[in-house]
Amino acid sequence: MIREETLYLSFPEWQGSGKSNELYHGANFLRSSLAAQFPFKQIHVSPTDCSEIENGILGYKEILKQKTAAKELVRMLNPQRIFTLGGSCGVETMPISFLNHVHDHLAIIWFDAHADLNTPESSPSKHFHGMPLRLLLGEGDRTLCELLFSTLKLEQVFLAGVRDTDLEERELISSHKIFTASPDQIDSIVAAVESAGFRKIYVHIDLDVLDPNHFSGVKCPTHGGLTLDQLCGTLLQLRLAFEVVGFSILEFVPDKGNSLQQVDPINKIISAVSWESEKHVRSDFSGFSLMDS
Ligand SMILES: [Mn+2]
Repeated sequence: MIREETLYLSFPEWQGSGKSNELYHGANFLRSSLAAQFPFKQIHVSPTDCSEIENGILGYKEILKQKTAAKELVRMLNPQRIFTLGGSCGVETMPISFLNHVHDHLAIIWFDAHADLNTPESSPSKHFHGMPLRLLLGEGDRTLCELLFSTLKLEQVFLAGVRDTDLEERELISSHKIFTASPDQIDSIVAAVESAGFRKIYVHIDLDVLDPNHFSGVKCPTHGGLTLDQLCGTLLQLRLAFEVVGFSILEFVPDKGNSLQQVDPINKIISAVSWESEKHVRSDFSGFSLMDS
């Protein structure tokens, strides 16, 4: 078995987000923009096929096939760390379940406007990108669950910037007391993860955690989100307090005519969270709001 320290995983799966493949183009645009910095390995994804709803999930056939391919790649490379470039939030199931299997006591920080805690039954849209966190908790389609390398416990999950949830998700969050940092209390995430005793983290970043006034290139823009400085400042605090063993950049949809300018904020986000920026902390982040902590 090969042991590569870090896997740079490009997984342009879009079928989890509906019938339009904007996320496929967004993923490929980002991958080529970032290719000089990160040697991505790509999962083959159909650019056009999206089968009808099966087992409560739109595009089920493609999603199952693509996740099986992702599982094989991750298993073969056996990395310690993974940078996941989506595609939709649905791509998280393989990298997170793998890293949770490799690392003991891993906290999952879910930066997202949405909780992604639906099941095929509870999901109003039947889009898989609203279900991956619930699947990672071991609930949802049995076949997709059986592909996972491991499942999470509720106490490993920390929601950050979540502000648009469905009824069943709200009931799950409140009945199980899943930690949720609202956008105006985003700093509280660091102390919460610390007091729960975690040392290692995986940071899920759906770009829709940002407010659309600050960044609009996402599949599901949702008002009331974070500013870019708030997100980067919080990511930097997390990276300084914990060992980041993985992170993702997800749900990017390029703005027409403005896509090159959108790579700049994404590079800032990656620099704030990545283990590869250790040396650059002081010079690059003087503008972020660390003084508040
Ligand atoms: Mn989202």
